[in-house]
Amino acid sequence: MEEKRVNKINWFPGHMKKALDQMRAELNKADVIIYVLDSRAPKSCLNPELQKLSGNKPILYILNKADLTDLQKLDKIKGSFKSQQSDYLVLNSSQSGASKQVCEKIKSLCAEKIAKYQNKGIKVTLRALVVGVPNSGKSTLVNNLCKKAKAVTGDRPGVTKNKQWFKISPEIEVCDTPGTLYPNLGNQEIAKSLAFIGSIRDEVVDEIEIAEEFLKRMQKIYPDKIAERYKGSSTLPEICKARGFFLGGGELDISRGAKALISDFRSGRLGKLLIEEV
Ligand SMILES: Nc1nc2c(ncn2[C@@H]2O[C@H](COP(=O)(O)OP(=O)(O)OP(=O)(O)O)[C@@H](O)[C@H]2O)c(=O)[nH]1
Ligand SMILES: [Mg+2]
Repeated sequence: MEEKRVNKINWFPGHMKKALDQMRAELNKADVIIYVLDSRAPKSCLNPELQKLSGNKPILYILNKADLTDLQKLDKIKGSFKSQQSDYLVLNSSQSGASKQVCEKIKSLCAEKIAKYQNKGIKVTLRALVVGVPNSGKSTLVNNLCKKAKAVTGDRPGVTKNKQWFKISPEIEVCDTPGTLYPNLGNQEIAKSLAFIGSIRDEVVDEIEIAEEFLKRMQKIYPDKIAERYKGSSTLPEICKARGFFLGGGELDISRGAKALISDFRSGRLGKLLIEEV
């Protein structure tokens, strides 16, 4: 059985090593990387292993799940994703119609290659590798770009098991890949953020501990939100009382309260939040 822990989240199962290895091979074929980040914790979604792998390839950062984040806070940090080699788009991938803006950004990031081929009179094919932590919305974005539900998506990490290429326009192909985590989640604040947004399988972290950690984080960065939602509560037992979560004999159902709290955050019922410190 996998050990449940949040104090030290260090979850790097074998299939994720395989995924990173596969990605190395696929990266050689790619002209550009589409890096899908969850806008509720964009910096925590940046995998140092992937940064290393990407070499000098241009990167298009997709600040995804924009419908669930605090856009004012995102505005303060989104500029850091733009450089000579990279650009970004703030997106809700579950809403159709992303293709045009994504294709335009890809073409502008690959302008050099396009010019080179045009000069030789050869028709260019641009290949984009879609990467990111589990559950960030890679397959949802790929389907959006294909304008058809071709890739399997799901409300949990680890849905995509193998890479898959799709043609999204006459000159652009994209490759959906399985989500990857870091081999070593050294920074526990980052690990916790990834657990909050559902990038780490709930089965390997203790739901009560993660909910307690979430409350601590909220206390720091959105001190009023929990009390607003749960009738003045600030702790898990208080939340259980406010929601009426009891076991037989009047004992509080803390486990149910913990699950409800995290689920309220993930579904946006706590509001639009960016849960990293910026
Ligand atoms: N609200 C909202 N939900 C989204 C968005 N993009 C994806 N989702 C949801 O997020 C969940 C995960 O989406 P997937 O596309 O399966 O994520 P993935 O990155 O491919 O996940 P893995 O294959 O497990 O790595 C699904 O429930 C999607 O419907 C978005 O922009 N906004
Ligand atoms: Mg997927």
